[in-house]
Amino acid sequence: SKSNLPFAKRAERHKHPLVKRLFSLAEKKQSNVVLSADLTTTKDLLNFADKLGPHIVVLKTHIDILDDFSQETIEGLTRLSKQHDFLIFEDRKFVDIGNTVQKQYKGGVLKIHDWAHIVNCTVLPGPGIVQALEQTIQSAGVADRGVLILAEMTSKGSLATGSYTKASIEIARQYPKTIMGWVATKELSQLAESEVDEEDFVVFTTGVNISSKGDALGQQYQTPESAMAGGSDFLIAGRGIYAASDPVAAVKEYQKAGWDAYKARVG
Ligand code: BMP
Repeated sequence: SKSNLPFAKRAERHKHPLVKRLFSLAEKKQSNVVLSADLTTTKDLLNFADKLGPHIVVLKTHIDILDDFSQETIEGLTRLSKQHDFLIFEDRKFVDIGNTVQKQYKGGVLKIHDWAHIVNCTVLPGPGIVQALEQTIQSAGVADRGVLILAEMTSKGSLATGSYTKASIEIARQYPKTIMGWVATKELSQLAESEVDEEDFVVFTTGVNISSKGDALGQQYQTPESAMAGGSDFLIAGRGIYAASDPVAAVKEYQKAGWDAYKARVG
């Protein structure tokens, strides 16, 4: 299966320019770590992005949790993303009719499309949500934008299962120019019948933590090893890294665990 192929090979054969870049970046930095940078001030966010940037391939934001969001936040993130060569993923989880989602993606105070390489959405509203995001991306004429579908969730009692998850895969297959892959606890391609031989959707896995099993609000963790064994490609970790007593040592530990597991898988 595609998950046994090296990232370099997947970069070479992929048609999505941002997926190509992601795989090449991972090979270059020897990292498949996505930092979930859930900091609430611009200073902290930029500080962590600067210190941990060399060890990650993607920095995931929740831009609406910042107390002091301003143009400075975005300028800083963009500068650091170029300096340390990582992509920015705004974990916005769009869920609405297409017309509203386009306004949320392009406009408002956040202007997410201007600065986030990657965004995600749920398919709860049906395929029109992806069509709307695709239209915004295509009319802007930029090559380095992409979307992930939230196919599963890590929280206890999640309803993003079964037919919802299967529909996520089917809808992803309808929009290969825009959809890079999905956020899930494991590889899911086998859930829906494959239509394309060369299909290669990227699997991002949240809820990754080396030293904890979960939190008091229903979060459930797995280790880097179990995520990689399940077919994940990129490991998303937040508190496991930024809340560690030594975040730089922690990010290196996640980087090594993820990369060793990747190497073992591709042989
Ligand atoms: P942490 O590693 O600190 O638990 O953070 C997990 C991050 O991933 C949070 O930003 C959360 O919003 C996100 N996330 C998740 O935990 N589970 C999901 O199913 C989807 C998410 O986006």
